[in-house]
Amino acid sequence: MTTRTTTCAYCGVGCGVQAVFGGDRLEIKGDPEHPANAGRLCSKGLALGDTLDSESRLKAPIVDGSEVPWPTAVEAVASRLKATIDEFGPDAVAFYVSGQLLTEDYYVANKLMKGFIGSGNIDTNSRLCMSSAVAGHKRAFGADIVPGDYTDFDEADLVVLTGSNLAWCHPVLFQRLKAAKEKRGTKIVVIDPRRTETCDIADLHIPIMPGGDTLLFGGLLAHLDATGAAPTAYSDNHVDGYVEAIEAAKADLEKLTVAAQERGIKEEINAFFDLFAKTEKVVTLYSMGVNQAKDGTDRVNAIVNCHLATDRIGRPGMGPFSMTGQPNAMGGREVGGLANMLAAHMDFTPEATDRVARFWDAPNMATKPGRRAVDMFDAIHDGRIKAVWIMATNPAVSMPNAGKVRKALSRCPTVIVSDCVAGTDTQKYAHIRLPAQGWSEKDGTVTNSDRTISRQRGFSAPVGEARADWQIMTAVAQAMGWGEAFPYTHPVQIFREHAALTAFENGGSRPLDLGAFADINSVDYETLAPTKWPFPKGAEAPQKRLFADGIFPTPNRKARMIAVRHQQPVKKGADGTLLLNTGRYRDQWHTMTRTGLAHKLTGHRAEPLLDIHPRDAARLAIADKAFVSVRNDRGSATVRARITTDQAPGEVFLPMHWNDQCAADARTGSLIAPIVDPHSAQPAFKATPVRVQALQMAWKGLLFSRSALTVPSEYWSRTKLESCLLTRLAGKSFAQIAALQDTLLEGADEWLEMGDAGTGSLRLAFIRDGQLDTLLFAGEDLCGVNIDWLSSLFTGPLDDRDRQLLLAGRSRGMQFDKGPIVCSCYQVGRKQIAEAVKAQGLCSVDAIGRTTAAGTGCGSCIPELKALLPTPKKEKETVDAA
Ligand SMILES: Nc1nc2c(c(=O)[nH]1)N[C@H]1C(S)=C(S)[C@@H](COP(=O)(O)OP(=O)(O)OC[C@H]3O[C@@H](n4cnc5c(=O)[nH]c(N)nc54)[C@H](O)[C@@H]3O)O[C@H]1N2
Ligand SMILES: Nc1nc2c(c(=O)[nH]1)N[C@H]1C(S)=C(S)[C@@H](COP(=O)(O)OP(=O)(O)OC[C@H]3O[C@@H](n4cnc5c(=O)[nH]c(N)nc54)[C@H](O)[C@@H]3O)O[C@H]1N2
Ligand code: SF4
Ligand SMILES: [Mo]
Repeated sequence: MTTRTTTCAYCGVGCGVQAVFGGDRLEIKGDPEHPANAGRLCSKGLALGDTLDSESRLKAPIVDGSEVPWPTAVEAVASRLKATIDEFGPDAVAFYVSGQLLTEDYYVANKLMKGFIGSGNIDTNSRLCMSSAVAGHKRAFGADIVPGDYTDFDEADLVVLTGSNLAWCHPVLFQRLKAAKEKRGTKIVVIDPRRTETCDIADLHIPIMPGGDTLLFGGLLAHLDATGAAPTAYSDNHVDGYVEAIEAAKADLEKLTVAAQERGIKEEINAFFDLFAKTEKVVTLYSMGVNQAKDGTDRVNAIVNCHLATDRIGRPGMGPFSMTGQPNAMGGREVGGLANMLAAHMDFTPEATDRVARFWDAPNMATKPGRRAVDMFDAIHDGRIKAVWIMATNPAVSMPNAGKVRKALSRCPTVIVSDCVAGTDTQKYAHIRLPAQGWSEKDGTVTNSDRTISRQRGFSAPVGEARADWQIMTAVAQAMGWGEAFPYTHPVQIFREHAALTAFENGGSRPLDLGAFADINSVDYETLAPTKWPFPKGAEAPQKRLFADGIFPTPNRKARMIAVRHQQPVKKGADGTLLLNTGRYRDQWHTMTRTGLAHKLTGHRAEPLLDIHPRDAARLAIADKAFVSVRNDRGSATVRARITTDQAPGEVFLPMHWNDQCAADARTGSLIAPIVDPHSAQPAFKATPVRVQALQMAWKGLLFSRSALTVPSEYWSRTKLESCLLTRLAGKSFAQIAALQDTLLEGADEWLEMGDAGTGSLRLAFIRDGQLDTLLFAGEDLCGVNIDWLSSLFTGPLDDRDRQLLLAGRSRGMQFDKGPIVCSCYQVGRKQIAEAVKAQGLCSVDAIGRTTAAGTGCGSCIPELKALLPTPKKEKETVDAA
């Protein structure tokens, strides 16, 4: 067996991974040496090996519907881009890239667009993710810098988590924080309009009013000032704008009092203010609940203000901490992948533009920022951009107003998509599809949330014709006539050049300095251990913590507190609408193109659910698990409801994950208004008015099949099981069952049948060559159908006993229906755990672990296990399998 050390493909925690392989075997383990995770992985990381099936991959370049060899594809891309530039100028071309590219890929994309094509039109999905944090950092510190380090979570006495569901979105950091709490009693405050699994370790949860963050942190600032918690010496010497920021905060105090009263959170707010004021070592971690808002940048500065005012920055155990989402969100920001940044943390100033042009020897240097994501797709829609190259992102699902994005792509004369997976929603609009290497094949670097650069190392041969993204772009740049500037044959050459640019004419003026790597050789690159920046040439070691000396990269070396005022949030409840909040589930990643392939990850939340408060559900006559339509003028979704007091009245929540391959109508992005923050242009994904209505379905169904089948019903959602696909269905008319029966019967040579489509109750099994091929259960009530047993029948030939029991949906044997999966690592289901708790009188998470193994893997499910114990803190609603 061989071991290769690499980095997880998913979140910004940036966990080190060991891939141990040999023959057909592949084992994925946490890297005990990596500073981010010290050997831990979450459910998604542990299932990385299950997402590598070659069936789902895009294997060859496809131009205008035909597979072609690489040289033809490269020529097609180069000539179409060139023709567009020649006719309409460089600004008619755009790249839309991603925080899931490696730094080396990103560097080549940025150089090609900004230095050679000659436009600023390269933007990234980080615009949807981190751009408010970037804008906030630049306003406060003069550069886009996360000053702290993960060790601060081990050393803090108070950790404030705002707009973050850390338990589900950054599970390994959550586990680390939990361990710190157990060890030293760290106090934890969670600020989130809904109650999430993250609240499980919270001493205090403030169910803030949506959009109330500037108000809350403004109130905190005023409190810190009034109670003398702000040391004047620090703010006098190191901070500008103190007085103005305090004045702005005080001006909003009355509003905070009123809003807190209305929301019923006055006491919680007071307790939070006291705790912050009296604790020196405070880390405030923030994520999408802060960034994805029409005032996201102001929210970031409202948080940073409180740390600057009180000297709680630049020292161990304290500081504002922007948690990044994607594995290389930081690397992308470093190379300049945002349209408003130039390169290596430099802006489009005349001086920097000239510097970068000389460094690149660029013939067509862009001199002004390009279009930012929402604006970019608007320009595609209006025909101002005529060619777009989309890499490692799925905007037809993930952009706000995704319906308009689809229309824009369908009108665009040249759409090029590079992806590792075939058949994504975005690829439907592509004229040219390019097969990119996936996680296990690629080599390069990524930067995580705490500025640690880690190597991603490939350990398997590329599937089909797949190439690394940097290779694809290098070939295109060469075909466009810029071969001299794009001579790359190995990622180390690109990394060296990127490092050299960060150090070029730097002289200490830009903290992003990787000068120590400007001459790195291939062997050192190959063995590079996780390393932080800054790491200038000649430095003995990288700098772990920034701003320790109170010196900031602004012209006068002082940080800036920003006077921010609360903005009126989107009114909730106006004209009977509910406010839609969107976000993530524990075991799915974004648009599910990869996590959707791992059967271990589909059991936790098999379907997209609309979380809704019991009061709203009662008013709208919606029962738990009932089907609902969520709509507004832009789009719609048809999902099932989950009634829960985790959600505040008037507010609902939908996951962002389901795409058109996985569900009939559940793309949340189609509902989101394209409202953006004025500074960062980041869209507001967390507050969109929608109407919710109960839907009456005549029948429900379960369809087990070997391949994805087209189904005629209003509702369907598809998940992968170990040996087949399971499509959950519901429809308004029995005629749909009959139609389905007809399609299925075509070409079938042997089948078993029970019931009658006309009465709305039908069970059908198709058998091919002695093996179960397709199985349909349609009816009003499917409770008791044993999904685990039925799916196990797809693994081998059917025996007589199986045939007899098949249509009853239950085995007579010992097989046990696990229920929805709670522990993904060991595939333990809710029913299994509940049974064990009841039968054996288990009363702790440890006892559940000893008996069922649940919770003993990555630990991500521990909050859910607690809720299954005899005296749960809170009643949890369950969603059954059918
Ligand atoms: N499992 C999983 N993990 C992921 C990802 C994934 O797809 N799946 N994606 C990764 C990426 S790219 C990202 S960006 C991160 C995102 O990580 P998070 O930001 O933690 O995740 P979200 O679920 O988008 O939103 C966080 C919380 O913000 C809350 N919120 C909504 N409105 C407000 C508000 O007005 N104020 C406050 N204070 N809170 C509010 C929401 O209720 C939600 O619980 O996760 C990363 N990790
Ligand atoms: N409603 C709602 N929408 C949101 C959000 C939200 O909270 N709510 N959050 C937003 C945020 S924070 C983010 S980050 C975005 C994420 O949104 P997307 O970036 O659209 O999501 P992914 O599914 O990660 O898309 C990545 C694509 O790249 C492919 N891919 C993976 N690795 C590689 C590679 O190495 N090379 C290439 N060429 N392709 C690769 C994958 O197969 C997939 O198709 O969604 C945003 N949209
Ligand atoms: S926390 Fe999970 S998803 Fe994030 S990097 Fe670590 S293993 Fe990967
Ligand atoms: Mo993100």
